[in-house]
Amino acid sequence: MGTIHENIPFVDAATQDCITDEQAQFFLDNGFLVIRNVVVGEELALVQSEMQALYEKGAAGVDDNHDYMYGIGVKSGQQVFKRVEYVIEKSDPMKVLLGHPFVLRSVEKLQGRNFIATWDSMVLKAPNEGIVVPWHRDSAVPDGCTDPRPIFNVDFYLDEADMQTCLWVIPGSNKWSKEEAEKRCKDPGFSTDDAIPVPMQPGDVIFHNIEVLHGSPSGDGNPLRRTVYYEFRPGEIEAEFGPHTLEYLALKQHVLLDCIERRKRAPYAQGETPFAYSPAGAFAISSPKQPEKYRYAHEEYWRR
Ligand SMILES: O=C(O)CCC(=O)C(=O)O
Ligand SMILES: [Fe+2]
Repeated sequence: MGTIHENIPFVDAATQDCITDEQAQFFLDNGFLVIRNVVVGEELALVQSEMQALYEKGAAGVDDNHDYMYGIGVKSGQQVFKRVEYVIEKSDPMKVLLGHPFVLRSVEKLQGRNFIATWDSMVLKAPNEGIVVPWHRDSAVPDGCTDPRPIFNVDFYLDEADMQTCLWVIPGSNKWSKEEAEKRCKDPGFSTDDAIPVPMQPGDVIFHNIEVLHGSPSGDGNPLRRTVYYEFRPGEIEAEFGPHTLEYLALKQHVLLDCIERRKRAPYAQGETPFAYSPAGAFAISSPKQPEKYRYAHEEYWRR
């Protein structure tokens, strides 16, 4: 057995094509998994520069469609850019990134072949604003759902997150009751006795279950930290419980297929084996359609 620290798997996308059974089990048990070297070389540089442009646009307060979100900076008391939605609509390399075969093979292993790419966002820690992200769950598994497959985010780090600024997680808290989680989230400070830090390098990825408790401290004098969140859900869970309509699921499947095709054409992805998305049954796709758009606003597709 040993402690959680001794048991944390070292997953390196440079030396494997997909997470292993053992690594998948660690993720299911603990609610998080770190994968190193997922985005490298030319792709990393390109994604960083695209998201820098988006950061600058957001920091300048240019808002189309209310996709850019702001909070009050702890240090400056000013409006500080903290999140932007629909990043794949805003950048072609982000579409190509959605087609990443290591990520998609691993998502398929955990969620099954009918998985759906739901959210695509970028979360920011503005430089020197010391914003604390309090303990939280991203959201809850839909009420009444007993399907054990995890709903999770894939967090792509574009900047280093060191011990001072990195994400902390509470291993296994994805299995806690709602009451237990709410109690722990009332923590007014940011206590870490039961938590572990997750330091990251640019290009590394965290899979984090939407129900694992996580957050980050203020990180005094922190540098800019950009993290892209791509969320995935098993199609069967979405189909039965939402929150999106069936129409949305089909539209997003065509977006995903298109992004996989784009990746096949990307010069920097030529050395890899592309992911084959092969949904079945009610999710099967008879003929791929060119997506009309890459931004299907969630609120237009909520179920009644
Ligand atoms: O990047 C971080 O430190 C945490 C951000 C986060 O968990 C969120 O925005 O949901
Ligand atoms: Fe979160």
